[in-house]
Amino acid sequence: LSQFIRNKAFLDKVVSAEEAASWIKDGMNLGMSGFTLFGEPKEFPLALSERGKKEDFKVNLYTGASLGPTADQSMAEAGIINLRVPYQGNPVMRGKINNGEMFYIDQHLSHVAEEVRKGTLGKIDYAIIEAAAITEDGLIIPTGSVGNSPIFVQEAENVIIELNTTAPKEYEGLHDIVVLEEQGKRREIPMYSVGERIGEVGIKVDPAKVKGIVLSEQPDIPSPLFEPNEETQQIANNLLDFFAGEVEAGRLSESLAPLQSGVGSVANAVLNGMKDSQFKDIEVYSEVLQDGIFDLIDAGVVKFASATAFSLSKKRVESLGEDLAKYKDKIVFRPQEISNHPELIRRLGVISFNTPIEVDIYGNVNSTHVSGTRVMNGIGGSGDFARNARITTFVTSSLAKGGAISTIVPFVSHVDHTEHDVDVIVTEQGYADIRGLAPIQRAEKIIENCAHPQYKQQLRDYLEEAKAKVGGHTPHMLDKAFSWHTNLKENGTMLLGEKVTK
Ligand code: 0RQ
Repeated sequence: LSQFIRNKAFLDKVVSAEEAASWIKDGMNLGMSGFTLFGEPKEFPLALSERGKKEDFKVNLYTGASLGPTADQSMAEAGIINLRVPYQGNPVMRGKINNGEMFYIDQHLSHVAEEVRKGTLGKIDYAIIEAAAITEDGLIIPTGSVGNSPIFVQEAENVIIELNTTAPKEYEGLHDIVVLEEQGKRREIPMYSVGERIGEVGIKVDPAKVKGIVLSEQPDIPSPLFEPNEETQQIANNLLDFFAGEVEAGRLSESLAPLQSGVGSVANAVLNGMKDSQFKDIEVYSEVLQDGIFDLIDAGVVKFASATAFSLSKKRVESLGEDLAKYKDKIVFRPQEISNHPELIRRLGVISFNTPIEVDIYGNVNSTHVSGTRVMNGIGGSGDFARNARITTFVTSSLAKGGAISTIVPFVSHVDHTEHDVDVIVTEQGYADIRGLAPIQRAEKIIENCAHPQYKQQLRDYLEEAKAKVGGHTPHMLDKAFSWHTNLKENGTMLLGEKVTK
């Protein structure tokens, strides 16, 4: 054990997960490590969920981003969560939120640390942090994500460390940890290039605050493997065409600008597509690194990647130790307050691409709510990047649910990113560069370049009727703006005048 806990002040703190779970009281606020299933504690939340099946209590759970089956899912199933902040992606938890069985605040990922620091989410009673080691200097070495762990540890009254003895030892040295001063006392963040390190390799903790160390042997949790298909490949090609146009126009070089990519199939396809493209020596300034990043480093396309977490498939989880050793000087993980910080995104001139649920003809984007009501995952970091990126793109298929849904609609049913934040929309049909265009010009371009042929005429009809009957700067018929969504609800399709019979 002393090879993992290298500071004597921590050695006598080892307790069982059940004992640590017994310290939690009804109404407490827990700050847990974890982001896109990486770096989350596993034994502690499982033990807490078991306790929750026998006792009546609820906690508020704050994290970096989405947790997996051992944390978000088990705690949701046990019914022990009152409030969840700031991002989730688990189907069981999603169901409970949408059925009104628990509260959820869908918050910009870069804002969480500020709110914790200001105390608007209440004090953090316990920080529960997965670690690969505790160093001689008493630094907690995180595992596959940093997320909000540093601010949770700093602000918490008590800390529980879940030491994962199966975590690759190569995690040590991957992280660059810095905690910002409170607002009003803060100077600029002294980072002027993607690869610059400005902090320490681990999270500083006062040993007196560490109430217990739980041991775990549970491996990192993989995400599904996203293989490109014909459609995602076409979306990727269209985005790459847009980039090529920017190079031709002299606005970007062949190393583009630091890239942020969302997670999922489209994002992975874009990264894959870059392997055979003209672009090289690219830097990545993102929040999540998926499988594709290792291949791009191998292919010499990406020269450095900064993020806050991994999201990897089973295959990559299995080879992670080797990969980390190999790519150690090419990857850095920072707190999400830094990876998603507006100041840095603006300074570095990041190009962002994220995936929406729907986009409207004027360029407003809904990333979170199906038909404006049922939350899917959350805004995640997409808002941090969309507002501040040098070029903000949203990439999606033009159809969902086998064509019953057009992802290009007259009016989004929930707004996450306003028309003022969006530069380029890309679908498998093409791309619409709406920079420098006024609302009606934008609408024409989005309809002609991005909408699926099945819905194109219906969109043209909406725009023409709105222009003729209502006019204005951004013509809308309020009685018809959501008719596509109501038609979907009533008839199972956004195609007006049609009905889907099951
Ligand atoms: O549902 O699984 O039941 O078939 O949404 O859609 O096409 O598989 O795409 O996995 O990339 O997810 C927006 C949810 C897209 C995600 C969203 C249905 C569709 C399917 C998933 P099924 P796909 P993806 C980085 C940045 C917000 C956060 C963000 C997301 C399911 O990308 O959560 O950008 N983004 N973070 O059928 C009804 C529509 C729909 C629809 C798709 N218009 N109406 N259902 N679906 N469009 C990450 C972090 O910040 C951590």
